[in-house]
Amino acid sequence: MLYSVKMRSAQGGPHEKGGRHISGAERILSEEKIEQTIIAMLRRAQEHQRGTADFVSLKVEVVKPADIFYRPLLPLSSCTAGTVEEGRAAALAELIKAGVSAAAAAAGIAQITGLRDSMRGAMLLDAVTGRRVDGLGARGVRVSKMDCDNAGRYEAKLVEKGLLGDHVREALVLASKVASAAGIVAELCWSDDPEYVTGYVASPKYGYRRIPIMKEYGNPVGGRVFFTEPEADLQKLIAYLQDQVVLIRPEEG
Ligand code: PML
Repeated sequence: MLYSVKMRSAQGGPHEKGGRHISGAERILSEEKIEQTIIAMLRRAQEHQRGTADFVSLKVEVVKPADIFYRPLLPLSSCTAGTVEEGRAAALAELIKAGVSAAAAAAGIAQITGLRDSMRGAMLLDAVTGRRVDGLGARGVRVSKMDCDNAGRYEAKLVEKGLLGDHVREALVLASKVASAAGIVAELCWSDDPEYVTGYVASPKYGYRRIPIMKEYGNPVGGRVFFTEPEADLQKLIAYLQDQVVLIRPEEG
């Protein structure tokens, strides 16, 4: 039997009472790994670069095998950029190549740089007009219920490419789930960890394109934008991103 284990932490009280989001994490794993995972998640909430959490929520739920979708891992490759300006120019070019209009791509970058603090979830923008379409305000769409299907194989694959750490490990799984959703054109993301400046553009067409620098070191604001087809069924898309259990198969990446 598999279990979904979710953690979210905030400072100044729970998120729903105005607390500032500090960190979140999610795994889908077998019973014997639950305890060690919860301890690791608690440590992460307590030691996060964005500050010390005074609210931590942990949720453990059974996942029924019949509810699981299996989807392939996105192929990973890297762009070159030595400065924030070059990184954002690379992100613009990648988004346009993936099918986002130039105006919407610029709007996506402006949405993240315009945030006063990081959101827990992602913003959905129409890939043609660049208008925000999720209507979920400061909460955004929280992509949930995903993990890799074969952790050992996935980690070996990342190590082969010289990639270590939670940021890339979690982001590539999340981006693979997002790219598998009907109506997604591309995703833009960079981290809200002040010490982590790498970001990416991901798309069903071109995979996960890492961008070495998307913000200045020390900046605690990052975020995610999902660009959607104008005719996308947004209700279905949001339900898939938030509620559908998806395991990502590394052997198919
Ligand atoms: C996050 O911290 O939520 C975003 C992580 C982006 C990872 C980019 C990468 O290293 O590939």
